[in-house]
Amino acid sequence: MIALPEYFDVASDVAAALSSGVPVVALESTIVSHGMPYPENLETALGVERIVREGGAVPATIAVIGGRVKIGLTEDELERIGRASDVLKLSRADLPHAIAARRDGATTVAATMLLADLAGLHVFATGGAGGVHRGAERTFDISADLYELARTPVTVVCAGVKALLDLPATLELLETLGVPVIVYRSDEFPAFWSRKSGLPSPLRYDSAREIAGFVQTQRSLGLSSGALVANPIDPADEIPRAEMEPCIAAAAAEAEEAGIRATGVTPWLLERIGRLTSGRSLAANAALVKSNARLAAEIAGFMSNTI
Ligand code: PSU
Ligand code: MN
Repeated sequence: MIALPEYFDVASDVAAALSSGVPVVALESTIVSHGMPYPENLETALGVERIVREGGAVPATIAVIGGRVKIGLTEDELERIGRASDVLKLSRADLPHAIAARRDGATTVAATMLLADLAGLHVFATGGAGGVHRGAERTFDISADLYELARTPVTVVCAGVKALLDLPATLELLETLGVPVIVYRSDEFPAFWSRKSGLPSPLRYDSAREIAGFVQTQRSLGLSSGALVANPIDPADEIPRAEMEPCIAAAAAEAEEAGIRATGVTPWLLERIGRLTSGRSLAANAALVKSNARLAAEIAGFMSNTI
């Protein structure tokens, strides 16, 4: 492994997997601290780690604890991130502060990708990446996740981007930034809680092996960008788009009214949509992350010998 700064702690099972070629799947922690309420967040995070192990890979949940970058968390550390209310939400811009000021911080897709890449991990599973917010033509609120996907060679397995975003604009920007978007086994780009968005899949692949082959080709071309793999939520767990849209629109209008801005927007909307759907969106979110973890473990299995 490459030499890491002294404030990195790589969990022993992750280090052992990396040195022996066992696949590793990176997992983020903002979904735990800011994306779901306690205790569902902790239950989901532990369930996701279990699924990665069942898939033959080692999970590495990434966070900053007391200023130390953790590649792989203990159950106590996961609980600490899941319960505390003063955990920072860390994107690329926020990481040095959390480390220098010895804070606890949960990593978003952007920060998790960056740290995963430094630690030598290539595959990462989450719920939904960030993207272009509705109204971004006025607010300029575009997630740093998209720019990280353009510059960091990590494959992000998600259920698309969160449906509270402007999906057509997000796909346009990903294309502009040179980020490949692969949809797993569907001709339609998924909408997080729903299988359909009305938008065609930029690329469609039907197996984890082919996705691993795609990534290998991307590397062999010298491309340093990542890839977004969108795995539509299972039909049994989805909430159809027609049911979600009114809740999303109501939550977005309330957020505007309440003056919610910047890094607070996504957590606020997720929480509000959870209440408007009486918890159904939360259950769907937990189910889709698990499904993404399963696919990520499979892709990592095919990639570990090739990258
Ligand atoms: N996936 C989920 N729930 C979440 C997130 C992803 O199912 O809460 C988090 C990720 O950490 C992602 C962040 O990077 O939401 C996006 O935040 P923003 O829009 O502020 O960039
Ligand atoms: Mn934002």
